[in-house]
Amino acid sequence: MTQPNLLSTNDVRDRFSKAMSAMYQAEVPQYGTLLELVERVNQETLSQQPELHRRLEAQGELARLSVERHGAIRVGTATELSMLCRLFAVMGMYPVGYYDLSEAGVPVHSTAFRPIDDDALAMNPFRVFTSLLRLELIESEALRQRSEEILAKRDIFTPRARELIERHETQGGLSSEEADQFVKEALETFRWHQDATVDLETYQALHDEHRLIADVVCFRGPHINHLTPRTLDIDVVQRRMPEMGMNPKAVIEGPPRRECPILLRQTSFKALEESIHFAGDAQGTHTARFGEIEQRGVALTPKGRALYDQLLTEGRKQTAGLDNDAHQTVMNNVFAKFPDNDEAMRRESLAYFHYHLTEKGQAAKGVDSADIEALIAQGLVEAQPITYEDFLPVSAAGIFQSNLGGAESEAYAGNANRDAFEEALGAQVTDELSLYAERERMSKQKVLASLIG
Ligand code: OOG
Ligand code: NI
Repeated sequence: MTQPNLLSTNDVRDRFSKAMSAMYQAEVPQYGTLLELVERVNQETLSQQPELHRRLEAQGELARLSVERHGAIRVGTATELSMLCRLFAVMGMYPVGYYDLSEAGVPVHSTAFRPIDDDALAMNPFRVFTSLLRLELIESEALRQRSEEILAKRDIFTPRARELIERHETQGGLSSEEADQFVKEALETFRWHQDATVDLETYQALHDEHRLIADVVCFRGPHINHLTPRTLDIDVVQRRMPEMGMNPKAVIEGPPRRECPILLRQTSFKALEESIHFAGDAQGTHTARFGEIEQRGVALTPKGRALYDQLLTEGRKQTAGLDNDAHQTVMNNVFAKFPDNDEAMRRESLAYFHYHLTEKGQAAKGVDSADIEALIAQGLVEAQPITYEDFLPVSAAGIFQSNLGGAESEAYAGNANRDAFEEALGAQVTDELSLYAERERMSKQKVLASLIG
């Protein structure tokens, strides 16, 4: 139990995500413009769709809409990753899911640090997609060694951040004052650096192997490379981005537009070219930071996910080189096979739902049926879609690619290695699907206990 004078980890996360957003807006002014656009589109969508407004409010999602952000970083060593795991724990964020990006030609594997409990998610669902560079996949022995040497010399955490992480671990939390210090110190790890730690030639050599390697190895820290607000209408934001001076990536990743959104749709504005000062006094540029938006829908069961993956693969065979409109049309046709209403998705066990009592259900007692469908039909129970809180490897790869110059390489494929990732992390990653299944199961159990008892 936390002591009374200690802040909850939810509050620490909330303070941190706000400070991170302020820092990123100051660093990347276009991100501020993106936030404005998303806010405007969300307001328009809510006023045009009163039913959506009602549903989000009932699900407690309205309040968290404006705080909804995810970020992404990339680190170079196991030591860095395991310390990050401890840093995120201070904010109630734990590693969920294993993502193998080698399949898509990117030499990293990843997890998402995020809150897990319903209450924590409702208060602030901030998450950070965190990738570990896989030097073992680099062909050139010399470059691999050079990278290891460079990475071994840096410490991406401030001494005070380390102290506060230890304090959190020994006393079970941080006081409000310590939390403010922690936020300030932790933010240093995610800050942008205009100075590279290496000379231009080294940067170039690493960049020629893979742009991502240069991005991870040549700087003092794992700069946050994007932050992502949640939109209620991604198609409108994509269309309006150019009007506001942003250059969107070619297509929206993920499933097509639907009545009942599933999983996650994402798009981004392209990475900015930024000037860098290299060791030895050379000037050059580096592109790393971009802006992204996401629209979230219901979490899918393994059966639903298998259908999604199958349809996505089918769609991708027909969409190469298409513009967004044509791409979405193809996806729409292909996804016609995926039922587009909550009831069908529930009955066919394609998606996860949270069950709760209606007003009538709250008054009822001694009901003799444990059949949830029958209880719904009698108006005693209602089912709400559980929002997907995680990521999609194919979409993530699409986001990586559009910011890495679009070149897809097969060189690293077929190298999933969850054990190695967990060893580097110093912890196990939680299986994301088991979390949704558990939330569904608990809600069912609670409803039945109340109705039958
Ligand atoms: C991470 C890309 C993945 C997402 O939203 O899928 C990601 C990166 O570029 O480091 O953030
Ligand atoms: Ni992202």
